[in-house]
Amino acid sequence: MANQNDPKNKNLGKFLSYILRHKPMAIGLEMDDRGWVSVEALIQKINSTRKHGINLDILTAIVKSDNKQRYSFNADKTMIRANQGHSVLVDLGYEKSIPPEYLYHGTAVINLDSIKQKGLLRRSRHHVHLSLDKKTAVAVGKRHGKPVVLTIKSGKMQRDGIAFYCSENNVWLTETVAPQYIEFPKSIL
Ligand code: HQG
Repeated sequence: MANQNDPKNKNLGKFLSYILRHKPMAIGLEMDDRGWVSVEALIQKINSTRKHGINLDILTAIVKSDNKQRYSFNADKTMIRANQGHSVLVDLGYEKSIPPEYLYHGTAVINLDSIKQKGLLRRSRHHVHLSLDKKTAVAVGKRHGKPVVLTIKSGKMQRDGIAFYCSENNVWLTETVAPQYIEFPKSIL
């Protein structure tokens, strides 16, 4: 059974992220305004552009074993999309949700001064990404350098009228986080 620990599939997973979040046209794939692409077309385009082939079984295994559950099929498995993290303009149809009182954001120490001034900005993505627990936030922060975890007063933000969304894979999303809603750690990890 294919899984994402197989290096071939790990690379394929990364490639899938790139295609489904950032650049479907890199392999000539059409994406609808809700972020869905045709499974049949995806398999065919991957097979015509990449060395390691793919079929529905392999794709299903990658979707199932993805460590962050980044992708979803539609009900009849004819379409696939990424659950969050897009830079291409899509409307994933998220409903507003009430977040827990606190959420966490992992970033690099080097970003702290700027975040203190400007708050958290979504950069190239649609939203600022927030985690439910500190451990996940540390892992996210490590991708950018020496990690630091910020505590976000999400409950207060929501009560102040700021919208929150929760992706299918439990990443909390909001447009931006102003400095007054961020608790900075006294000592850095
Ligand atoms: C930082 C991964 C300076 C922000 C993860 C982050 C996540 C600022 C970086 C998902 C700033 C953006 C997203 C400001 C924000 N000044 N730096 N004012 N505002 N930043 O990759 O949150 O594996 O776009 O702190 O698990 O790191 O791809 O966002 O360091 O869920 O599925 O600017 O990506 O998921 O970086 O990660 P990113 P992120 P996947």
